[in-house]
Amino acid sequence: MKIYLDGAFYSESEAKISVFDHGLLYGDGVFEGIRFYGGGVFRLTEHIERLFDSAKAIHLPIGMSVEEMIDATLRTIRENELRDGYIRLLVTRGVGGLGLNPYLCKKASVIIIASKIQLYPEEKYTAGLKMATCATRRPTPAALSPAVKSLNYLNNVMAKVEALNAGADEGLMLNEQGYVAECTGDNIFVIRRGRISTPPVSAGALPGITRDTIFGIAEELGSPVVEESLTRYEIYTADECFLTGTAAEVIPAVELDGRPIGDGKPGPITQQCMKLFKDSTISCATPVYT
Ligand code: PXG
Repeated sequence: MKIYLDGAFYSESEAKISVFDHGLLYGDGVFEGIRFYGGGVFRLTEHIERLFDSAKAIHLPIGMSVEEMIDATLRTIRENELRDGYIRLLVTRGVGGLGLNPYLCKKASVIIIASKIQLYPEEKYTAGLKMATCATRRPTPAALSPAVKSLNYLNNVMAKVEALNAGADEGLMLNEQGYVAECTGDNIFVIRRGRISTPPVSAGALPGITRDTIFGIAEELGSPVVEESLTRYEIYTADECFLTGTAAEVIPAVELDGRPIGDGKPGPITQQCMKLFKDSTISCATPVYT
């Protein structure tokens, strides 16, 4: 595997960063997870633009343009001769002192890894996931905007620990007010009497790119997604539920806190969204090889 690091490619064992990088010392940096299918990168510009927005929000100058970042991403896939896989792109604050001051970090570091990812076993896509509500809440925007995809995922990791310890596959995260925000690495949708809804970004959801793709799909199905406040009640009593994320794609969720959602099986609208999502991964792609 060849890894992009600040403009050059290194083998896995040679791709190294400093122990004084503030990405490591403080989780000070941002990232993206991007998929590519059949030699085309899915919604690449949107991912890179979200990365730049995250960086802007934490006052981190990347030192590259959006176009240069797109080019570096495509080069990394070509360098590894891949057609299908997953990109993990990180921008760290760079090397600085043993103090918080980010202005002492002279230059951001850019790391691009092109590999594979399987978040959930294949059978979960047909049987559906079990979810458990986490006591760990989504951080309030009064601390850090949940829209920033930062390198500090400790809150989500703690929520994932809770879900796994409860015997569930995924954790449902509420915001400070107790409304549903999202899951630990995925957005959530519920379907009730044909109405597809998802929490608004203001409830603590990441503005997911897969989420946005579902908005387009639902529009085509003639049943546009409604962004509305949801509590656990709406999930317990929904007909169907599914989760979305770059790594997870679209996956059914069939249980929350020991209660079956609907009849406890993936529903028809969920299955339709899964299929249409797969179709869209081909049509919304930036070609890697020309
Ligand atoms: N919410 C959160 C908190 C995320 O981290 C999503 C929603 C879905 O957004 P996209 O744009 O991908 O549809 C994410 C992104 C992992 C992993 O290993 C998960 C994400 C990114 C990278 C890795 O679980 N999810």
